[in-house]
Amino acid sequence: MTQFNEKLTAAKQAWARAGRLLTGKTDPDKEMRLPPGQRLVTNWPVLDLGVQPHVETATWRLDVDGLVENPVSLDWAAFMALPQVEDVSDIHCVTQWSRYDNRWEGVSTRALIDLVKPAPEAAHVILHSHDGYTTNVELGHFAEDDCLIAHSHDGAPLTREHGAPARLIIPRYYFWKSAKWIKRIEFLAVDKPGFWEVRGYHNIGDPWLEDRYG
Ligand SMILES: Nc1nc2c(c(=O)[nH]1)N[C@H]1C(S)=C(S)[C@@H](COP(=O)(O)O)O[C@H]1N2
Ligand SMILES: [Mo]
Repeated sequence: MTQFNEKLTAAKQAWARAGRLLTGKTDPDKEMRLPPGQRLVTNWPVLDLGVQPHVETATWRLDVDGLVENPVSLDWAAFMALPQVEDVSDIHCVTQWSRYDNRWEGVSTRALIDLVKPAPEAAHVILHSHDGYTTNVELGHFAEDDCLIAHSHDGAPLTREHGAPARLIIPRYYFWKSAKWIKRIEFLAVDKPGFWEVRGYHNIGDPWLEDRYG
């Protein structure tokens, strides 16, 4: 994969091993808007692997393939021609910050699923990004009605550091599942842990269960 910052990655792996930030509390019924151990911010921190790829819409493609009836390779115009949705959701990052009321615009994962028609045995999704990052999510979680491939945030196109031109938004799980600089969405029968999941992060990552580490 692309070069990533080994020091930064090793530090986060060590936090995972040490169980950093764990409070031991859960809130399975989501009684609180803020999940256990989280701290509310109003700025928007940037997290990456030390690389922020520059991806042009002119050459951008989104491949959606794997165990699907109708694999597609969308260029920017084809992606923007799909039905557009807006959704407001909260961000919960495993490094403890949460940010409320983010207004996302883009294409719902459900519209993408309708387009490619996953095979009955498809149960997992892997997201592949331009910086070499991958993350895995269960198909059922990927298909939730607040998930989208977003190109805009709070009325403005995504900036490069936040994943331009398009990124996933999977708001019910820690934000490491929301892949930036998306290039490929792959449907699989078996689970395949991604970049952080093989380095000690939880496989599912539900903030209200404090699924920080696996
Ligand atoms: N391609 C890619 N996507 C990624 C990451 C990354 O390093 N590369 N980091 C993840 C992590 S750990 C977090 S917390 C969020 C951060 O998104 P933000 O920088 O827009 O806040 O992106 C996630 N998606
Ligand atoms: Mo993160």
